[in-house]
Amino acid sequence: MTYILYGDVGSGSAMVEMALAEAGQGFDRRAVPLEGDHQLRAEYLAINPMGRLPTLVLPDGTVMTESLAILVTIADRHPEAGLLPPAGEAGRATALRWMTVMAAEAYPHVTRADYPARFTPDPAAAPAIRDRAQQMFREVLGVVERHAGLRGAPDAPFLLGARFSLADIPIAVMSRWCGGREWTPANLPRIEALARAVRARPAIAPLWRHHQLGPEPA
Ligand SMILES: N[C@@H](CCC(=O)N[C@@H](CS)C(=O)NCC(=O)O)C(=O)O
Repeated sequence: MTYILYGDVGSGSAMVEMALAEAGQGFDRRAVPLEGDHQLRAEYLAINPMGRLPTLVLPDGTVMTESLAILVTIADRHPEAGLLPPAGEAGRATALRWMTVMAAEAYPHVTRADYPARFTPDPAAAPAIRDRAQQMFREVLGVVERHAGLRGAPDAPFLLGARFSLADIPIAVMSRWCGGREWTPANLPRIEALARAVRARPAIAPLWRHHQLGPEPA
Protein backbone atom coordinates (compact mmCIF):
# COMPACT_ATOMS: atom_id res chain seq x y z
CA MET A 1 0.00 0.00 0.00
CA THR A 2 1.12 3.51 -0.76
CA TYR A 3 -0.20 7.00 -0.10
CA ILE A 4 -3.12 8.18 -2.23
CA LEU A 5 -3.38 11.93 -2.75
CA TYR A 6 -6.50 13.64 -4.07
CA GLY A 7 -5.61 16.99 -5.56
CA ASP A 8 -5.33 19.33 -8.51
CA VAL A 9 -2.56 21.28 -10.21
CA GLY A 10 -1.88 24.54 -8.40
CA SER A 11 -4.01 23.62 -5.39
CA GLY A 12 -3.10 22.89 -1.78
CA SER A 13 -2.24 19.33 -2.75
CA ALA A 14 1.05 20.80 -4.04
CA MET A 15 2.13 21.25 -0.42
CA VAL A 16 1.44 17.59 0.38
CA GLU A 17 3.28 16.39 -2.73
CA MET A 18 6.30 18.43 -1.67
CA ALA A 19 6.20 17.03 1.87
CA LEU A 20 5.96 13.45 0.58
CA ALA A 21 8.82 14.09 -1.82
CA GLU A 22 10.98 15.47 1.01
CA ALA A 23 10.11 12.32 2.99
CA GLY A 24 11.15 10.17 0.02
CA GLN A 25 7.67 8.69 -0.27
CA GLY A 26 5.82 7.77 -3.43
CA PHE A 27 2.10 8.31 -3.85
CA ASP A 28 -0.74 7.76 -6.27
CA ARG A 29 -2.24 11.00 -7.62
CA ARG A 30 -6.02 11.11 -7.98
CA ALA A 31 -7.19 14.15 -9.94
CA VAL A 32 -10.09 16.16 -8.53
CA PRO A 33 -10.38 19.14 -10.89
CA LEU A 34 -11.49 22.34 -9.17
CA GLU A 35 -12.53 23.52 -12.62
CA GLY A 36 -16.07 22.19 -12.80
CA ASP A 37 -16.23 21.77 -8.99
CA HIS A 38 -15.41 18.07 -8.94
CA GLN A 39 -14.54 18.53 -5.25
CA LEU A 40 -18.25 19.05 -4.55
CA ARG A 41 -19.42 15.87 -6.29
CA ALA A 42 -20.93 13.12 -4.20
CA GLU A 43 -18.15 10.62 -4.86
CA TYR A 44 -15.51 13.01 -3.51
CA LEU A 45 -17.67 14.26 -0.62
CA ALA A 46 -17.86 10.63 0.48
CA ILE A 47 -14.07 10.80 0.99
CA ASN A 48 -13.76 14.39 2.24
CA PRO A 49 -17.11 15.77 3.39
CA MET A 50 -15.64 19.30 3.54
CA GLY A 51 -15.34 19.23 -0.25
CA ARG A 52 -11.78 20.54 -0.18
CA LEU A 53 -8.41 19.53 -1.53
CA PRO A 54 -6.09 18.03 -0.45
CA THR A 55 -7.08 14.64 0.94
CA LEU A 56 -4.36 12.12 1.74
CA VAL A 57 -5.19 8.46 2.33
CA LEU A 58 -2.48 6.84 4.45
CA PRO A 59 -1.15 3.38 3.53
CA ASP A 60 -3.31 1.87 6.31
CA GLY A 61 -6.42 3.43 4.78
CA THR A 62 -6.78 6.31 7.26
CA VAL A 63 -8.26 9.37 5.55
CA MET A 64 -6.47 12.63 6.35
CA THR A 65 -7.83 16.03 5.48
CA GLU A 66 -6.67 19.54 6.44
CA SER A 67 -3.30 20.59 5.10
CA LEU A 68 -1.78 21.35 8.50
CA ALA A 69 -2.73 17.97 9.98
CA ILE A 70 -1.52 16.21 6.84
CA LEU A 71 1.91 17.89 6.92
CA VAL A 72 2.44 17.13 10.61
CA THR A 73 1.33 13.53 10.05
CA ILE A 74 3.86 13.08 7.23
CA ALA A 75 6.62 14.44 9.48
CA ASP A 76 5.53 12.14 12.33
CA ARG A 77 5.36 9.06 10.11
CA HIS A 78 8.85 9.61 8.66
CA PRO A 79 10.99 10.88 11.54
CA GLU A 80 14.17 9.78 9.77
CA ALA A 81 13.60 12.57 7.24
CA GLY A 82 13.77 15.22 9.99
CA LEU A 83 10.97 17.28 8.47
CA LEU A 84 9.94 18.90 11.77
CA PRO A 85 11.84 19.21 15.03
CA PRO A 86 10.54 16.47 17.34
CA ALA A 87 8.42 17.29 20.40
CA GLY A 88 10.48 19.11 23.00
CA GLU A 89 13.16 20.20 20.55
CA ALA A 90 13.84 23.87 19.82
CA GLY A 91 12.00 25.13 16.79
CA ARG A 92 8.97 22.82 16.93
CA ALA A 93 6.77 25.41 18.64
CA THR A 94 7.82 28.07 16.13
CA ALA A 95 7.14 25.73 13.22
CA LEU A 96 3.68 24.78 14.52
CA ARG A 97 2.82 28.39 15.26
CA TRP A 98 3.46 29.62 11.73
CA MET A 99 2.04 26.52 10.06
CA THR A 100 -1.17 27.27 11.95
CA VAL A 101 -1.11 30.91 10.89
CA MET A 102 -0.89 29.81 7.26
CA ALA A 103 -3.60 27.15 7.53
CA ALA A 104 -6.01 28.90 9.86
CA GLU A 105 -5.51 32.59 9.05
CA ALA A 106 -4.20 32.81 5.49
CA TYR A 107 -5.93 29.87 3.75
CA PRO A 108 -9.54 31.01 4.52
CA HIS A 109 -8.87 34.29 2.73
CA VAL A 110 -7.95 32.24 -0.35
CA THR A 111 -11.38 30.60 -0.21
CA ARG A 112 -13.05 34.00 -0.06
CA ALA A 113 -10.92 35.29 -2.93
CA ASP A 114 -11.60 32.20 -5.07
CA TYR A 115 -15.30 31.80 -4.24
CA PRO A 116 -16.59 35.27 -3.22
CA ALA A 117 -20.15 34.51 -4.31
CA ARG A 118 -20.41 32.02 -1.42
CA PHE A 119 -20.07 34.85 1.04
CA THR A 120 -22.87 37.13 -0.09
CA PRO A 121 -26.43 36.80 -1.37
CA ASP A 122 -25.75 39.87 -3.54
CA PRO A 123 -23.86 38.97 -6.75
CA ALA A 124 -22.83 42.61 -7.15
CA ALA A 125 -20.91 42.42 -3.86
CA ALA A 126 -18.69 39.53 -4.95
CA PRO A 127 -15.88 41.59 -6.56
CA ALA A 128 -15.46 43.68 -3.39
CA ILE A 129 -15.31 40.52 -1.28
CA ARG A 130 -12.64 39.09 -3.59
CA ASP A 131 -10.57 42.28 -3.41
CA ARG A 132 -10.82 42.51 0.37
CA ALA A 133 -9.95 38.83 0.78
CA GLN A 134 -6.84 39.27 -1.32
CA GLN A 135 -5.88 42.31 0.73
CA MET A 136 -6.39 40.44 4.01
CA PHE A 137 -4.44 37.45 2.68
CA ARG A 138 -1.56 39.78 1.92
CA GLU A 139 -1.83 41.32 5.39
CA VAL A 140 -1.32 37.86 6.91
CA LEU A 141 1.71 37.30 4.69
CA GLY A 142 2.96 40.69 5.85
CA VAL A 143 2.73 39.52 9.47
CA VAL A 144 4.77 36.44 8.56
CA GLU A 145 7.30 38.63 6.76
CA ARG A 146 7.79 40.91 9.76
CA HIS A 147 7.19 38.70 12.80
CA ALA A 148 8.14 35.09 12.02
CA GLY A 149 11.84 35.71 12.50
CA LEU A 150 12.70 35.24 8.83
CA ARG A 151 16.16 36.58 8.12
CA GLY A 152 16.12 36.62 4.34
CA ALA A 153 19.76 35.51 4.48
CA PRO A 154 21.11 33.28 1.69
CA ASP A 155 22.63 30.88 4.24
CA ALA A 156 19.58 30.92 6.55
CA PRO A 157 16.48 31.56 4.44
CA PHE A 158 14.04 29.24 6.23
CA LEU A 159 11.65 29.76 9.13
CA LEU A 160 14.10 27.88 11.34
CA GLY A 161 17.10 29.64 9.86
CA ALA A 162 19.46 27.29 8.04
CA ARG A 163 17.24 24.29 8.78
CA PHE A 164 14.50 23.47 6.26
CA SER A 165 11.25 22.18 7.76
CA LEU A 166 7.74 21.43 6.52
CA ALA A 167 6.70 24.81 7.93
CA ASP A 168 8.48 26.41 4.98
CA ILE A 169 6.28 24.71 2.41
CA PRO A 170 2.95 26.50 3.09
CA ILE A 171 4.71 29.86 3.28
CA ALA A 172 6.49 29.24 -0.02
CA VAL A 173 3.50 27.80 -1.89
CA MET A 174 0.90 30.27 -0.62
CA SER A 175 3.26 33.15 -1.38
CA ARG A 176 2.44 32.39 -5.05
CA TRP A 177 -1.35 32.40 -4.63
CA CYS A 178 -3.76 35.33 -5.07
CA GLY A 179 -1.48 37.11 -7.51
CA GLY A 180 1.57 36.40 -5.37
CA ARG A 181 3.81 35.35 -8.25
CA GLU A 182 4.27 39.03 -9.00
CA TRP A 183 3.30 40.63 -5.68
CA THR A 184 5.48 38.62 -3.31
CA PRO A 185 8.83 39.23 -5.06
CA ALA A 186 8.04 42.94 -5.16
CA ASN A 187 6.85 43.31 -1.57
CA LEU A 188 8.04 40.55 0.76
CA PRO A 189 11.83 40.07 0.47
CA ARG A 190 12.18 37.60 3.36
CA ILE A 191 9.33 35.39 2.18
CA GLU A 192 10.70 35.67 -1.35
CA ALA A 193 14.12 34.42 -0.16
CA LEU A 194 12.38 31.54 1.63
CA ALA A 195 10.28 30.68 -1.45
CA ARG A 196 13.34 30.65 -3.70
CA ALA A 197 15.21 28.39 -1.28
CA VAL A 198 12.23 26.02 -1.07
CA ARG A 199 11.73 25.79 -4.83
CA ALA A 200 15.47 25.17 -5.34
CA ARG A 201 15.36 22.00 -3.24
CA PRO A 202 15.96 18.97 -5.46
CA ALA A 203 12.88 17.10 -4.23
CA ILE A 204 10.64 20.13 -4.64
CA ALA A 205 11.84 21.81 -7.87
CA PRO A 206 9.98 19.45 -10.26
CA LEU A 207 6.80 19.77 -8.21
CA TRP A 208 7.11 23.56 -8.15
CA ARG A 209 7.11 23.41 -11.95
CA HIS A 210 4.30 20.83 -12.13
CA HIS A 211 2.09 23.07 -9.99
CA GLN A 212 2.95 26.14 -12.09
CA LEU A 213 4.11 28.17 -9.12
CA GLY A 214 6.37 30.45 -11.05
CA PRO A 215 9.70 30.87 -12.75
CA GLU A 216 12.85 29.11 -11.68
CA PRO A 217 15.29 31.22 -9.66
CA ALA A 218 17.28 33.57 -11.85
N1 LIG B 1 -8.73 23.90 5.57
C1 LIG B 1 -8.36 23.27 4.32
C2 LIG B 1 -8.58 24.26 3.18
C3 LIG B 1 -8.34 23.59 1.84
C4 LIG B 1 -8.84 24.42 0.67
O1 LIG B 1 -9.47 25.47 0.81
N2 LIG B 1 -8.53 23.92 -0.54
C5 LIG B 1 -8.98 24.53 -1.75
C6 LIG B 1 -8.01 24.27 -2.90
S1 LIG B 1 -6.44 25.08 -2.66
C7 LIG B 1 -10.29 23.90 -2.18
O2 LIG B 1 -10.42 22.71 -2.10
N3 LIG B 1 -11.24 24.72 -2.66
C8 LIG B 1 -12.44 24.22 -3.22
C9 LIG B 1 -13.68 24.72 -2.56
O3 LIG B 1 -13.60 25.44 -1.54
O4 LIG B 1 -14.76 24.38 -3.07
C10 LIG B 1 -6.92 22.77 4.38
O5 LIG B 1 -6.10 23.40 5.06
O6 LIG B 1 -6.61 21.74 3.76
